[in-house]
Amino acid sequence: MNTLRTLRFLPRILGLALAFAAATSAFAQDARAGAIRIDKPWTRATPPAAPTGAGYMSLTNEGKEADRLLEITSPIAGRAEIHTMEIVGEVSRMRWQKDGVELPPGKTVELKPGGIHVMFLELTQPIRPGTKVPVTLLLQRAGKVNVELLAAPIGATSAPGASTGAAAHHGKH
Ligand SMILES: [Cu+2]
Repeated sequence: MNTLRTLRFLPRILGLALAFAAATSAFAQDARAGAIRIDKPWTRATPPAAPTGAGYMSLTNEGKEADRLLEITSPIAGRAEIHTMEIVGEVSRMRWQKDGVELPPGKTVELKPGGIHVMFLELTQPIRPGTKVPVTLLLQRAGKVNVELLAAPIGATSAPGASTGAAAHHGKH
């Protein structure tokens, strides 16, 4: 009897699950390479003829050994660099990390506005809001992984569609 009842409600449960999946599909492109989990990959739309763009994501090393994000490439950019940013007085200064960024075991490294970011140089086309920008990450230990960055509107300072609540919820996964 209980089983039958459960079966009867199954379509409804599935429906809810699908609705939930749709609501969170903005980040369905989250990816993994070996022990490295890549969450919330996003970029920002650029004005026409802008020469540069930026990319962000969170990189979690779920393994026991350190890894390193060495390099990023994308068909939309002549080249991409990994930058750190620091505010000195009122001036923000970006520094190219030629050796990449360390991903310590058990830690999450956030690439975000005002901090570490991917800098796309020599853009071959403007980044349009709502599109997905393909990039390839090269990790020292985990190897290569393809990721899609979801493009937020021009000037956005946070991931597209991520209200604080959604971001907090996402963080639990
Ligand atoms: Cu930069």
